[in-house]
Amino acid sequence: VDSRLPLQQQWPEALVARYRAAGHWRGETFPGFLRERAERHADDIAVVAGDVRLSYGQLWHEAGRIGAGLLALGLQPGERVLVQLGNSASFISTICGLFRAGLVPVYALPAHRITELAHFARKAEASAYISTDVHEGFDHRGLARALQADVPAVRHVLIDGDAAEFVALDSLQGDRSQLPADPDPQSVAFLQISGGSTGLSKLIPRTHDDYIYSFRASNEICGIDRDSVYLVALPAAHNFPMSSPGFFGALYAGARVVLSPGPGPDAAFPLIAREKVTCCGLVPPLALLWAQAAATSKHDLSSLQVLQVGGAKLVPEAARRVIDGLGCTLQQVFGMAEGLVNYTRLDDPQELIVACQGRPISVDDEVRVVDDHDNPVAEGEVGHLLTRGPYTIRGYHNDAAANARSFTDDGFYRTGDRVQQLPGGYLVVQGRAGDHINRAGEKISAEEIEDHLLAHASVFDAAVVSIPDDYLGERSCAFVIQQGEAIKAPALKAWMRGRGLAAFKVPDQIVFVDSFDTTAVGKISRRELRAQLRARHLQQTG
Ligand code: J2J
Repeated sequence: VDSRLPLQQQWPEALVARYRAAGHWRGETFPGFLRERAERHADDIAVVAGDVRLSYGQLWHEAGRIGAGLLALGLQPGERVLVQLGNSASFISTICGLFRAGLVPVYALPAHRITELAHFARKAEASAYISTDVHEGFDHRGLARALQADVPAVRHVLIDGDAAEFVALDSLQGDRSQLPADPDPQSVAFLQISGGSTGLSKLIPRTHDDYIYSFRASNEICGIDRDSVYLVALPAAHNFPMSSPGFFGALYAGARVVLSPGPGPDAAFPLIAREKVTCCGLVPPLALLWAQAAATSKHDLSSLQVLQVGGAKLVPEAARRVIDGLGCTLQQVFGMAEGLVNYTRLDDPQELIVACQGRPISVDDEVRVVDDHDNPVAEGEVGHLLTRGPYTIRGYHNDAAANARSFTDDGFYRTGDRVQQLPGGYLVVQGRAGDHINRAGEKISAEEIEDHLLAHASVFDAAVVSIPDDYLGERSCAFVIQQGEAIKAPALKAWMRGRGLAAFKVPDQIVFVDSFDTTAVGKISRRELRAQLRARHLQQTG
């Protein structure tokens, strides 16, 4: 099975030459660097999770066992494997095992349910699903059954823990000599999940060369070296804790990765004290919670040098509270799974750190700030952010419609974000053009949720909008016009959950209205309708 990018999504020759000459793309691969670290620092601890401590040597060995075992089941290099594991050591050893076998992981979040999994499996044409027995009270073996019934091409299910009728991850065994040679560095290493600003989430193909560059360069900017201890507090499958610099950056540096079972202070603070964590990435609401909890915490947090905050906007006042509460360096991170990542630099003046979302990683990140007609705005004006560069994709996997919408003819990605560019290339995020809700860093597509609501017989029409929220930053609000038999909000929410979608997508608030009360209904776009409803709601609620 071929895991090269389709021709039109490959970087043009001239750019390839430039990225290589600049030393961004070095021809490294995941199995290549993991092997090298295992040889060089065999006994150093790579991964800590619960009672498990894996050295670099053990991680490489585990990855070989899992990779060879998967090939022994009949999977072929290049096939896609849907992975849904929590923040456990087996998440990291499993994906490293997939890399060793030349299999291509597709990263689902633990919160995803059948609707999302079936969509990912179909889009990626996945042949296998790897999950856990029970995660936070939810039985993923039931999900596996539903997935196989829905998408029979998913031939294999592997379970971490009690596998029931499926194959236990622990039982995998195979002949390591059957593992393939290291892959082409420009082939697709894995498929990441997009925030999904319109409709369902899209799949993001990332290559070895481009992704490794992004976290190698991030290490330098974030001060990650062999002595660092990086805490994964957010779900590990998120692009932020995976690559900015994330656990991959830490593994690349030969540092230590500590996985926290949850992102709150109760779970994370004892780990910071015990493992002497130096760096961690959080979304804004959690950073504020940490800052508040630190004041009265009995745990020693003094090892923490850098707290990164990103995924959603951290306003200046909140940024100051984070700095005051935790007393370490704050780093703002504005990134996206499609590529471009911006960081404030550790030695930037504090006024700048609180006031902006950083500047791009690379001198070769090309940034354009444009108006609605793709013309550059005047310097310092707000506009749409377009970008192209050595680690930004040039197309989604298997999605021609999204690609036509989301990329310019000359290969720039339309981020959907509205930004202002400050001197020095620093960016201030000023909102977005697309209709998604950024709920504490989880992106929810208004369109996707409206579609679900419209499937209910009592819903005549629905419009989903984002409403400012003191804690989450934004929450989702669905305006619903009823028809037929009346339904109440809690029942409609429960029905949504019953459809098998991630809980964070169920509207936080449902407001029933008689009509959308706009004289131009039918003539205005969904986007304008959503904007009007949102404005009216904000006016009414003060
Ligand atoms: C405002 N909006 C932000 C920020 C992301 C590092 C960090 C985050 C992500 C991520 C990531 C923001 N202020 N500081 O992948 O590697 C919003 C923007 C952006 C979208 C991308 C990483 N940081 N955002 O959040 O793919 O709207 O990646 O386009 O989940 O989050 O979402 P996602």
